[in-house]
Amino acid sequence: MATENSDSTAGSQPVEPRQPAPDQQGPETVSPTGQPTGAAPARVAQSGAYLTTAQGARLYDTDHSLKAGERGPVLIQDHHLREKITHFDHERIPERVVHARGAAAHGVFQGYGTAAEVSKAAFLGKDVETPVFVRFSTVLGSRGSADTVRDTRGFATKFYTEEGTFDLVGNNIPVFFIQDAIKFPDIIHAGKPHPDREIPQAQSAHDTFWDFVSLHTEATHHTLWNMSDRGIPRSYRMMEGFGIHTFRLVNAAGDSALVKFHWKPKLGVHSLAWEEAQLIAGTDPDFHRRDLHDAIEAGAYPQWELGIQVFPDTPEQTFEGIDLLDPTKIVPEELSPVQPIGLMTLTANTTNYFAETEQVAFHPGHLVPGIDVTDDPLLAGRLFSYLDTQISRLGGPNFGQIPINRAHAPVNDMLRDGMHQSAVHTGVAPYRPNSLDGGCPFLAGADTAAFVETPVPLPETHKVREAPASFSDHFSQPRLFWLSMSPPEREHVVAAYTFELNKCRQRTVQERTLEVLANIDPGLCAAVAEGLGLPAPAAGVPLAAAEPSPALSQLGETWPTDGRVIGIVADAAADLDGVRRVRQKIRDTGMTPLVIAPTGGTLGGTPDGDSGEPLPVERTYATARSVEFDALLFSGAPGAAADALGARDAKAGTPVPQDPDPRVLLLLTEAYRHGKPLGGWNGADRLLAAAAVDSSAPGVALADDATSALDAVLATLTQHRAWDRFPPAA
Ligand code: HDE
Repeated sequence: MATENSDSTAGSQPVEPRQPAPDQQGPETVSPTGQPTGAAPARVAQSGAYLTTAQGARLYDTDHSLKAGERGPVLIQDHHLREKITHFDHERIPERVVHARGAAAHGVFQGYGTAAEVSKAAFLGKDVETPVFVRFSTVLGSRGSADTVRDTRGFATKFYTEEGTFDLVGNNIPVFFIQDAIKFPDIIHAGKPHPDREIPQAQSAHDTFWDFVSLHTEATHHTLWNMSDRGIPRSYRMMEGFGIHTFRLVNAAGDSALVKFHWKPKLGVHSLAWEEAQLIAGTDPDFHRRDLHDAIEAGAYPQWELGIQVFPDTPEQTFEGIDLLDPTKIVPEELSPVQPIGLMTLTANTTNYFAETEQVAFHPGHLVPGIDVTDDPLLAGRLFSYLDTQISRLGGPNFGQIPINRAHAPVNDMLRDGMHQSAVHTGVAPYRPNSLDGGCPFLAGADTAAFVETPVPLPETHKVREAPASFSDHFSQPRLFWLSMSPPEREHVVAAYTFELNKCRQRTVQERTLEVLANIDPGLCAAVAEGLGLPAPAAGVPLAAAEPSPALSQLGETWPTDGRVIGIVADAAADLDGVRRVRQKIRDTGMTPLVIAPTGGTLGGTPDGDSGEPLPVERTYATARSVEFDALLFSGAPGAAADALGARDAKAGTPVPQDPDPRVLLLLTEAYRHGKPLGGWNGADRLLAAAAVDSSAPGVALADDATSALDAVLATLTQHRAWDRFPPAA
């Protein structure tokens, strides 16, 4: 019989984290609004009551070095000092060369059983539940950079299946900049900060990026997606995910099919407005990380449906003329619908960022029986790269033993020794064939769930450094995407190109990019050229006759509003009962209400005024910024220093209307500019007038009472924004 590693650290079993002693539990977990969530208290330490050295000796002092007298020299024999400082000196590991900044969560994947016709993978079976760990990321920025920069987002999922670990290492954009892995260092060197001064951080808005993508026009499609609203997601919870490459699935009968993987978020695909994204990068660089964490903590578990587009596995590997091995091409959903095969729910935050989010190691070659790769040349390079990178990042070849990377399937390998080996392997014969360990371990076959590569026939060929002719079509699909977007989405694209190119100092780079844009669409090119103050060139290639794909637009549907954040602006003169009502209703519908008031503390509940329950103030005028909220409600027109002056005036019986507080005006005007739903009652018309906001504009509601104002806001929020507020693109 095959022997399993007896040591649990060898990967045979998932290991429960050590439980803290009762006196080391953290305070009760609370939601962003300060409500107890009922979740287990946060762990504040590893285990045990006493502080010890790494060798377990109890310590009586960790605040003073051992010295020869109070004012004397520090003694080298102080082991605790040396151990503490030495360990600290080595706390950092190299950040990922790309996707350095990320946030992650645990969850579960439940198969629908609908993939059985195309794949024998056990975890896709009906109602099979598989633990997952998902890491979202930006690509270009360093580990400490801001979340809301314009960039592609990583969407990497580790399925701990009973047949071994499957990693689906995808992005939120369905195509890639390059068609061959050998160009990866080129695109990344171009996108990363300039090597002389290491600026700008986490940005594509600089000369080297645009220099490269304007010369290397296979990047045109991905770049257009980056310049679209997809480059600035509202939340990780509201992003699609794509496997990008075509994969090969194999069913129980051995028949193969080609597929593309899609993650579809239950909350819909939504984005920030560019100005919003920029403001957030300053006011809350952790915006996406916080959003994911808070939603899970509040029980608003994000969900995605996993789906596949299925194509016949023909020798040409094309579908409707689209080359399936070209990672710069999509297959429109109208030509091949996405068929749902399972549901993923993220249910738990990480316990330790370093141990889990930082140390997790994904690899597109982590496959299970029923899922195989194709000859996409980009994928081929990735199959080499991801193992290689972990060796320097995680310090050696044994990173698979790190708890977050351990398979949940039994592991019985013959890999031995090496840096950071933590397994105590038994037996004397880690080789095959052997007789000394009874011939163990034995080999499995396809009938005993072995991973067997699909025996794909290869054409007779010769060695070349060339790409197929179809790979040289760089413009028809960008045009398809452009034509599929709605007017406000196109306007955002024009603004994004204009912004980024105006950040470039080299005129030649701007001019060359305009030539690329002319090949996508003359209108796009002319609008960007105007913003740059340059002439618009004519197209250099015939414009493709692309059929728009409505599935590529983010507009036109309504979506659940779960987990959205609604700010309620109020002061002592507000209709506090109305505020209480809408606050409760917002909570009851799975969203987060945040009361914004002139000062911290509470509103109302005073003997001489409002006698209801005191309302906790979650944000003050000084700490609130419009970008934190998906929608805003205004109870009245809060005046400058309204609390102090308003109360005094009210007592004197001579209420004097104040000019609205400039910070409230800023909240309102920014939210208006960003197309956010706005609702007001109780005299909020004065505020709108002071802000020169048209009360009849789309998504603005002045109502008689709080509940009607909220209802109107929610109706717009189901479409994410009041899109009609954005002028159409030229
Ligand atoms: Fe990656 N990529 N990549 N990539 N990639 C990495 O692996 C690489 C590509 C993607 O949250 C690195 O562990 C090459 C496409 C994600 O830990 C590295 C090429 C797609 C993540 C690497 C690509 C991705 C990475 C850096 C061109 C979408 C983050 C650290 C052939 C399908 C995973 C690491 C996480 C990370 C190499 C192209 C997605 C260096 C050579 C295409 C989501 O191995």
